[in-house]
Amino acid sequence: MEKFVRKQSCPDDTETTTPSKKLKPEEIEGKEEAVDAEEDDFSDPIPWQKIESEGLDCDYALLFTKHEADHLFQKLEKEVVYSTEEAKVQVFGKVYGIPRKQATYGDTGLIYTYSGVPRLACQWTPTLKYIRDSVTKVTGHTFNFVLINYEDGHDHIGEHRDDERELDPLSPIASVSLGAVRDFVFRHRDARGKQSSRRIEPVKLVLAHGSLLLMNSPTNTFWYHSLPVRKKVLLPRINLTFRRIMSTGK
Ligand SMILES: O=C(O)CCC(=O)C(=O)O
Repeated sequence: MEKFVRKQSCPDDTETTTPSKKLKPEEIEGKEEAVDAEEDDFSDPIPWQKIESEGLDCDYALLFTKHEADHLFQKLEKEVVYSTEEAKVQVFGKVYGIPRKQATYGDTGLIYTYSGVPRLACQWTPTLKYIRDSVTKVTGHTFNFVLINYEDGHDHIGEHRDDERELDPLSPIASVSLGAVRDFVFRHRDARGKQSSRRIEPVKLVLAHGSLLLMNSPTNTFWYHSLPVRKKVLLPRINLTFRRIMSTGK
């Protein structure tokens, strides 16, 4: 099978020591600017919303205030280097261009192969680490990889499942959204298309600026998700899906 390797040009090694304490967004440049914030990780729990259906288990919350989310968006605009060439995916052996900018960051040497495209992780940037650690603090889950999609309203992501073999099946996928608010749709695998064997209502969400959507096991086994086109949405959006990869893909 023909392979398309995404060769992403990574920025210089900007990795710094992971902050061990909660920092304000303006303090994420480096640990030397950190202030002591004597906060208990769970002293101010965020209000989770449970989203469930047959085989679907998600949690949704506003992780960042508007002010924090605005700031993080601006930091990512400066730090993240996106693929410059059009990315390609293979669906049932046919090759398609991906209509959006993408980037992959994570622990050294990690490769994540999806839709037939192996992607090497660039080193975590300070802001990506900060967001990753913020997610870990409120969920208790750790992540070693993030896929970043940069989209406007003309961009979409077709129905797919995040079910690649190198993903830890027991780890949730944590989706952080910054920027434009977008609709997000789940569709059960048995209720897709005209020939579908069952009638199961799709689950439609609206992902807000600063939000976190946790897709827990077994959601990605039974449900496809997509980001539909919304041509009236003119503002950009950055979506970060934090993942746990078990081993490098081959
Ligand atoms: O942009 C989004 O909200 C969805 C991203 C997504 O589907 C993915 O990374 O698998």
